[in-house]
Amino acid sequence: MATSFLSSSLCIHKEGKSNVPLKETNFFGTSLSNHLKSEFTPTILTNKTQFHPRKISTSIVSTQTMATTPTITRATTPGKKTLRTGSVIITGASSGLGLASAKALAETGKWHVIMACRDFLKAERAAKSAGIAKENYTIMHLDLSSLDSVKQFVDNFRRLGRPLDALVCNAAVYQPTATEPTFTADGFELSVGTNHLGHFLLSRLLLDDLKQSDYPSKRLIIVGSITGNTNTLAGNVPPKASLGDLRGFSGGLNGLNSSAMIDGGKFDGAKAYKDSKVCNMLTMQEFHRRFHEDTGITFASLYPGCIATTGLFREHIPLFRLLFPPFQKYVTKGFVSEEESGKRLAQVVSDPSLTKSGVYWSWNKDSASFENQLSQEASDVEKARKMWEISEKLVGLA
Ligand code: LMG
Ligand code: NDP
Ligand code: PMR
Repeated sequence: MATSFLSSSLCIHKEGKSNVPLKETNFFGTSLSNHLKSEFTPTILTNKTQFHPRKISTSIVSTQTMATTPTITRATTPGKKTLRTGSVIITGASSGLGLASAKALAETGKWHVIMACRDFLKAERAAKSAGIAKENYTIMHLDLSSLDSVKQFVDNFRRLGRPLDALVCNAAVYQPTATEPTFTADGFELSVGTNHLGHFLLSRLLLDDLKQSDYPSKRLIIVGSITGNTNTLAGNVPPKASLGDLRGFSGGLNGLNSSAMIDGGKFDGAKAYKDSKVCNMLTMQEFHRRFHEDTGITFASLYPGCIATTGLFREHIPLFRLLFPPFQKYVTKGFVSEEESGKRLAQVVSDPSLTKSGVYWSWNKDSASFENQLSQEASDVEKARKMWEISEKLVGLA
């Protein structure tokens, strides 16, 4: 039986370099100019109160995990004000970007990572082979293609008694070769159902937990992509993302009495994925408009670069998987390694200079972050509102 470990590590807020965001993009979705770097002078962050777990009544985290009482510690270096270990949930942390960012955050010693994964053993193996120290992570079961599983995860997380300081909605499925739609447990087309609706419910439920956190910078991060943005070359590779008037979405994406596609059109797996990324980016902005001012939570999205080697392309044809990495490396130059992408996402979670809310982050060729511009559709305020309201109905929140 697999066991998860809970603990925390000492954490002293250290000085570090960070990037100053620039508003400058080109058609390729990257900055045109070299990026300025500035020295970051940290604000000293203090927490006077000791953390008290809400409830630690059971050791059951999921059918496959066991939890022990977490010890939330603070560094006690004389003369230095300290920050407790942050607690971050990352969905889909069993591979690719999610795993790399879990590793990057865990290695700072400032974060305990809750790896929210559908395959416990895969996640355990992945964490081990990535060399993440066992006291720095906890694996919890989450299947985003089931709303019940999302609710169960939230309950289990609350039982852990850990605070929630950051949530990263990272998991995704991509079905580029599917000719017929498949569906989630609740009957939604799989890509939008998993990538968007599962995360929508998760983040709506966990918003309360984020609000309760006493961490100085609380963040909700949703991974977006260049391919959902039609203001870039990559976003113009067919099939292009488009939500249309959301008629399929309001019909429930069930492929029975409504289309399985958001815009009501014929099923296309690659388009469904890109549409789901548009929903992710719209969701982040709608969260920002509705909740940033009152809660102080930072809501952000990002395009981490083209991580052409991840499991995301597992269902693509073998020739594509063979040619895609060199194509991105040598032709588009948009390629980024899993390790580098993990550092980028970790930056968005914890860099003290990236606290601005409502931002879609990207990186230029020197790996410096900048505020990128979303396509017209991905920044359409009215569409975001409508998409939010339909999502609430579909996941049972309205
Ligand atoms: C489609 O497949 C599906 O059909 C569709 O249903 C949907 O799922 C969609 O968006 C998802 O995918 C698309 C894919 C399938 O075809 C492409 O669009 C091409 C993919 C791009 C990646 C491969 C490009 C190959 C370039 C070779 C680069 C090698 C790099 C070495 C560089 C060294 C230089 C110093 O099809 C395939 O995956 C098969 C691709 C077969 C490509 C055959 C080779 C074509 C050669 C022409 C390449 C031109 C590239 C640009 C050249 C620039 C020159 C500088
Ligand atoms: P991977 O396939 O490596 O990672 C996706 C993760 O999502 C896996 O851990 C997978 O679990 C998990 N997952 C899939 N379905 C579910 C589910 N139903 N419940 C819980 N977890 C699930 O791909 P990437 O690392 O590339 O993708 C991560 C994010 O990055 C995605 O949001 C993607 O859209 C985004 N992105 C990726 C880019 C790229 O070039 N790769 C570019 C831009 C954005 P399992 O391991 O069990 O399969
Ligand atoms: Mg794309 C110009 C740069 C560029 C970038 C940064 C990407 C990123 N792509 C670019 C260009 C092109 N791509 C061009 C010119 C082509 C035609 C040859 C092309 C093709 C292509 C395909 C078939 N690209 C793809 C696919 C996929 O199946 C991937 C996809 O759409 O997944 C949804 C993909 C991607 N290209 C990217 C990125 C980041 C992806 C995948 C991941 C994602 O958006 O999540």
